[in-house]
Amino acid sequence: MMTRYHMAKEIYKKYGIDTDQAIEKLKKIPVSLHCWQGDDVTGFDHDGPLTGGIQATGNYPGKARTPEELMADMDKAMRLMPGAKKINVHACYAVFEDGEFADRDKLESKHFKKWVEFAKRRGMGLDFNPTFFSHPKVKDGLTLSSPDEDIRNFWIEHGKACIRIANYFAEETGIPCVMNIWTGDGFKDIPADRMGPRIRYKQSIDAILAEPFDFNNVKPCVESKVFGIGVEAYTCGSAEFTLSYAAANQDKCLPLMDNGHYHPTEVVSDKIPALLCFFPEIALHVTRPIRWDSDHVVLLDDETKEIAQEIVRCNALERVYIALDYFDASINRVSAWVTGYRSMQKALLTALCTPHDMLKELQDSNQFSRKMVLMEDCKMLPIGAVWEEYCRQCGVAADNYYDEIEKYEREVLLKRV
Ligand code: RNT
Ligand code: ZN
Repeated sequence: MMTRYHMAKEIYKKYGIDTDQAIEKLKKIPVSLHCWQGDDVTGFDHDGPLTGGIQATGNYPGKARTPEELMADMDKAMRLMPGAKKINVHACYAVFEDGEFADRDKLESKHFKKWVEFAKRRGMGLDFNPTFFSHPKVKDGLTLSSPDEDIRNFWIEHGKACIRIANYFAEETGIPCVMNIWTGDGFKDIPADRMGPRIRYKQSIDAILAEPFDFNNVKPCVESKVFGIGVEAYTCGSAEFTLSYAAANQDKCLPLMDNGHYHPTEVVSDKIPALLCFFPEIALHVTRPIRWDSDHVVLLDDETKEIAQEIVRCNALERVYIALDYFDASINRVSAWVTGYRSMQKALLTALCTPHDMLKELQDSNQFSRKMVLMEDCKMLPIGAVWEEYCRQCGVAADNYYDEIEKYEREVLLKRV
């Protein structure tokens, strides 16, 4: 009997697409799963609120309060995700044992041993982020760009400590570690000096990246942002600043684009091929902004699909580091992880099952009407059947996974009071 998948496979064949090959490729594309979706970007090294221009809204019950709970929730989520993963850890998720504590400038590899064990046991790599927010040493909203030298030095030391930890992650897992620098540095109102803070920011990043590391192992990135809550008028790490920084330091730094960090009509999908003309490698934070950088759960929407299309079209699966970055505290947090991850994978699968060569040929021969028709036809191809087969091969349900999560919510999450 012909299964739904076999029928779909025949249809795709007409477009020159081998769906078996697409499935095999997708299995190997790692998407980095952000630990901070599990506890609303809180972490384990402080009691204060989330600050730094970002905000998680909602108070859905059951959030993880300890490393054990967070890792258990991640595990639950990952069992519902087909495909390859990396774990993305923030420095504020250091795991201190036996009442010990280290401030951000004094963090060491041993504080992340639990994460290394967690990742290694699951055969996954780790990515890392210094945490330049939610801390008393954020002075007047500034860290690496502060006019106060002591403040700057504290955060530089934090950055250097994070390079060493990122290196430890790479050495332990054997997989390169993407280490992303993002700060909320900026001003609420019109600055009197825009360049001064940026010069200091630049010098501070220089100082962090002066810490020795092997660029094959550690991939430092600089993430831009157009504005944040309380920093509406100006950010130090604007798009032009970070892109120029990365371009001028290609031997030790990558640009990172978060699709919530641009003006609302700008799209990261268009920026990917632009950057790939100049950078050997780039990094992404995939999120879903609604009207602002709201960090809603990633869905299979047009821009997510287009981001995946560009990565595949540019033949850049090996050159683009894909990470998720959202935090929704208003819904089941485990479900949020799963839905966002699966959306990214569905987008990648759709892109892998698109006849790019045919479409490019139509563009290059100026056959734009035919190109339009083919692009629209592609939208009706039976991708759902390919997704089902992919999930089946990965041993994961293709749909309706919420029953599992609801059970976990009842048995585990709601007992956290
Ligand atoms: C904030 C940035 C940044 C953070 C994480 C937690 O707007 O997107 O990447 O979301 O570092
Ligand atoms: Zn981000």
